[in-house]
Amino acid sequence: KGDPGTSGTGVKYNGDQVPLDIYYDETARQYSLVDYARMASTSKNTLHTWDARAVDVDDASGRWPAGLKEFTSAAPDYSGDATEAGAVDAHWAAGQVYDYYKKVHGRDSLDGRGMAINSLVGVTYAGGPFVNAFWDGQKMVYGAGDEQYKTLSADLDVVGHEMTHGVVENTANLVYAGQSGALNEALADYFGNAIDVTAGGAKMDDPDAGLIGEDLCRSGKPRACAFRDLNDGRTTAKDYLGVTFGTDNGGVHLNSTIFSGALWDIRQDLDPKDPFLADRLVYKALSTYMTPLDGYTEARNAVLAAAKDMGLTARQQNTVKRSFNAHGIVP
Ligand code: ASN
Ligand code: ZN
Repeated sequence: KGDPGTSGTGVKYNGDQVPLDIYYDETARQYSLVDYARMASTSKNTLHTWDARAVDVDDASGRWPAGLKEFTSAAPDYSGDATEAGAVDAHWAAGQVYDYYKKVHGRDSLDGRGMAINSLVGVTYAGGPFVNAFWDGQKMVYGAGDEQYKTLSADLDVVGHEMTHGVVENTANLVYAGQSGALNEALADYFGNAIDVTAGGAKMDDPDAGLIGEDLCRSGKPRACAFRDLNDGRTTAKDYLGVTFGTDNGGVHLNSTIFSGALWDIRQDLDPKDPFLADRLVYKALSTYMTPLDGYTEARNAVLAAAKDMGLTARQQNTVKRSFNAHGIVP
């Protein structure tokens, strides 16, 4: 462990206890949610989880709110307020997402160069509930939730989704509008769910593994209250909703499952024994072949180019083609 980092624990919103990498301030005699361990051997940057319960979303988006502090604790065990606000979940999950990109893709943080990772938790909307989360170009911002939804960092697929926006911005940089925006969303959902299966206890063969945000439901049925379902049956490009920019940036969330559905099928079918093969394929397509204004067809071509590059067998390349065809994404 890199000095001055130390080890602690935290209770997640779902009650599970997890190890946390934290920091001990000898002068203040308290711990805080700063992870010195993960990037110790590379950039020496750190992962921080900030108490933003007094912050409204407008003041968190695209700027750094005044007076923020990392979540502190007198003991190295985080629970209570830190659990309620989603601080434990955000800090733990940011570490899991960092580890996934490092171990599976050899990528050091969101920019690939060890950038610091900052998560703001407990954010409100006009003083009331904020039921969303986003990447603002620099950091992750998580709403406090409401009576229907838990604090937004409490599902690893949501954290994986938001952090993947940071990866996309630093690779293909898909423009967040229309079809390229739907691809940006599809990649965020794909990796969000892949990370949830890798480190969050979701099971690949469970149809609910295709849901985004299902762990946030306080009482609603997962399928009804999840934000999206990669197996939602909006299977083909003829389900594409042509909407103006004023609606969801031209349907970036409305049209994402057409592509993410194909990617999720690929993850299920390409090599059931090694789902990381599909992850490496999609990552290679994203980081080497996709470009900012790509649509579905270009993105299909990017995945197939990556498949050739990686030396996938003819049979495997056919699996990829079949998945795209089934979703109406054709050359
Ligand atoms: N949760 C949403 C997302 O990351 C927020 C947004 O619309 N950007 O896609
Ligand atoms: Zn998104």
